Amino acid sequence: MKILWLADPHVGIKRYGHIDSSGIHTRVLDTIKAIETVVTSAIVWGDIDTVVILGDVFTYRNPTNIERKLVAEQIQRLISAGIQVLIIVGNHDVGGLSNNFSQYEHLKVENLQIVVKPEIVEVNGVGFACLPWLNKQDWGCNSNAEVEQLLAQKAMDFRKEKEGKYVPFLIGHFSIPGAVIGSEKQFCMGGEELVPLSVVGGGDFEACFLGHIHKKQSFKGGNTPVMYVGSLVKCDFNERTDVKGVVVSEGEIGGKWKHKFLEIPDRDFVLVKMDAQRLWSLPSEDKPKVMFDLKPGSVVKVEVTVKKEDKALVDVKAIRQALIDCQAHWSEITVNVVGEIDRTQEFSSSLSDLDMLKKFEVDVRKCSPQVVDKVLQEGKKILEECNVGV
Ligand SMILES: [Mn+2]
Repeated sequence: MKILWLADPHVGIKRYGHIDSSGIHTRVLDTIKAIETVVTSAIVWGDIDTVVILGDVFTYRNPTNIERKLVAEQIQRLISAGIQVLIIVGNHDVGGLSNNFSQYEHLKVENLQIVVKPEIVEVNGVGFACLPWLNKQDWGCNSNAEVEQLLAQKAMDFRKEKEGKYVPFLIGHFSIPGAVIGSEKQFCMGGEELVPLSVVGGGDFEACFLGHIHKKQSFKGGNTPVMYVGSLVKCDFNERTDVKGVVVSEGEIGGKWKHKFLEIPDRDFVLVKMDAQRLWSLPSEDKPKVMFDLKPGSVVKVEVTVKKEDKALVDVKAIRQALIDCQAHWSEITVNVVGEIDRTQEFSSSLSDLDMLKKFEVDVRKCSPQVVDKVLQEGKKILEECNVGV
């Protein structure tokens, strides 16, 4: 028996790409392509019994119709192939009077289960103790601490409830202390609940699989392996070195389970740091051609560091052209100037025109008092002529 675990696809994130000719953002298409790869693999292998999605299928609470359609197509492919699908909702899927899967719940699609509350569900003879994201308001909680308590209590209740049943897995969508926060922190719409590792790993479960944290990572809770599968694609530039993928668990009812991570390719995300002094502090005829060694379709950030006096030599146009030449999918160029102090704060609008002029002559131009006096006299005259008033 094989179970495939998939987490945080976040369909709908529109960053690091563009709207293509079909009107869909390229990163949304990338995410769908990644889901399609997973689904195709699951079907081709022919031995996956259940696919479990650990929340945050969509990134917004009201996905567009096209996003819903693209996801539904992939769920349908699994169902048609006889694979059972279990989805627990994440913080991005719920809120308000419904969730992003309400229509499925009401249509009661065969072989598809949507879990919106803590409960044990059975799929193909295997029990899953589910702890989906609990919205404070919906559960009458006034604080994160109350949600934590509620989740911990539910996890404890599962231990009793599963007696006499085969429930090897605890699954959920929340943070645990010590988890290395990926970009989810900035995606989070509410506060963070922290369910202690002793709670998720403390029961006699075979394994605990979690969604919510985008960085793939494992913990040991007593004898129970606790795993964040990690987001399916890179949602944030900080995840550029993360390997993305899914986990496949293999085992028999009542037996031991083995878990294996499988990489699902995503675009390269690359940070290029350039020392512009080396490249451009040269006579123009000797300037080297800007070249990058990038895989076509990469998402690239170029950080140029340059000395103040060389700033004008940085050829941003040439960098942009080089990025086009290597078919960067999306790029951003930042020029950092070493030793340049931003003095605009000192010249705030609370200073009068003459005070500002005085500050400039004294602090910036470092003029002698005589020169400052003269400049101020002339300045005053000009301001009066302009009717500005001093
Ligand atoms: Mn989440």
